Amino acid sequence: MPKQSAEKAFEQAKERYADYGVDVENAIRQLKKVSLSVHCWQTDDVAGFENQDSALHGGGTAVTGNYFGKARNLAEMRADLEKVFSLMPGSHRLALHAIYGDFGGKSVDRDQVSPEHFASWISWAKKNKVQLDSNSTSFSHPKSDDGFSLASRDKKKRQFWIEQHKRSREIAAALGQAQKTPCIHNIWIHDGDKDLTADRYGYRKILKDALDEVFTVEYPKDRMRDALECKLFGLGSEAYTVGSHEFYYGYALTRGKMLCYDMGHFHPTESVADKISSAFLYFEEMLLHISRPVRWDSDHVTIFNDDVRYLCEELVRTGKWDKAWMGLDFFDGTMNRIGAYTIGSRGVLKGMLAAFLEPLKKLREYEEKGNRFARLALMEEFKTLPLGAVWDYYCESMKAPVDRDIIKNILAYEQDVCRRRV
Ligand code: RNT
Ligand code: ZN
Repeated sequence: MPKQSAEKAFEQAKERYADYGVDVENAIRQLKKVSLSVHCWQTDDVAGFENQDSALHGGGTAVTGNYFGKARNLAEMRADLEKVFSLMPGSHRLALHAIYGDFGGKSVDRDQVSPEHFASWISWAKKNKVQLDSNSTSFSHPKSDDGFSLASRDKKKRQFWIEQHKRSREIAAALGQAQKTPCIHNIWIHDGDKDLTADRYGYRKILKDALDEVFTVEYPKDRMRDALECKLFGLGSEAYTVGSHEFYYGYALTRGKMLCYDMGHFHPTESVADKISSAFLYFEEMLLHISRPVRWDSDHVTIFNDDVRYLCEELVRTGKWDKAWMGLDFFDGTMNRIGAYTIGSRGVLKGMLAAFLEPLKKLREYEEKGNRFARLALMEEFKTLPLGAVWDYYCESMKAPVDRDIIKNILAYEQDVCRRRV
């Protein structure tokens, strides 16, 4: 669309929203502040750079697909991420995992990783004006392929994983010190059992004590903050997951930690959007893993669907959206991976834009009066308002491509860069 007609469409959209008392310019100002934490692990199908047999195995996570062009080393991963960030309007973050250190081709085990392995990430982040987050990694490792890490009954193994988590937090503190915002450190472990478990309490007690040991080292809140990610079940832990929602809710609440809500980690009919308003009563902040479960925790590419819409609406409706650290978490090896990021990240930004444009005052007036019909009708009416015109304008003003240029843009990168990776 020529620039002039795009601006005309935007002006018309502004008027339409203004009819409902919605200030589009204000919504755009808010959207500019939304900073998504892009997960690095879609670039390489969660393989990492540990110089071991790095195929993802076990651990409740699985990547399907073998689309060509995945990142095989740090340089390729960084090139891909730079491309991804250039396609996202706004300024955003990057979430690393302990397996993505700059190990210089050496094998460095998980209990040996340290801040020096992340020094080149710090320089990269500075250069690219990206803030970093991080995660400990306990999956895909011979010492946890029996299904247990921090909750292992084997003291030696447990100590190994405690050490990994301590080091991973130390790395997070170093990343946080080098940047303007804290590094959010997330812990997800796959610990659990495939079948009926006779001592559920016992493993949970072990995990509680192990975490307490991990957290004996305290870091200033402006450097790093901890989040804990629960899960209902995983591959190989269908009957029992040690780190359940109740487990971490209690743990985080009593220890001043954050919860990480992954959209794929609950029963399919449970909605993370609904949980936010409860959690914000008790927790100041939270981490989100915005994903798209299809029938189970399949980690499909996030799209602008109802789940994302409701999540974003709830974030805005609670008035606490800026207290949620918004991370992405999906991995799909069946399609162009840069394309996957672009769909996912822009889908969430659209969700936030739609939420900022919601006529909340009017909806709440109807609600207070008990007019359920009018409340629902207005929600429906809003779905077909010209959100796309506002989104296009936002992308253009932020020097990011508009949606209709995305396919061409990604296919050109695929041709020039991904195709050469053979
Ligand atoms: C797994 C969790 C976890 C991982 C990443 C790689 O079910 O969602 O967040 O996806 O840490
Ligand atoms: Zn997750």
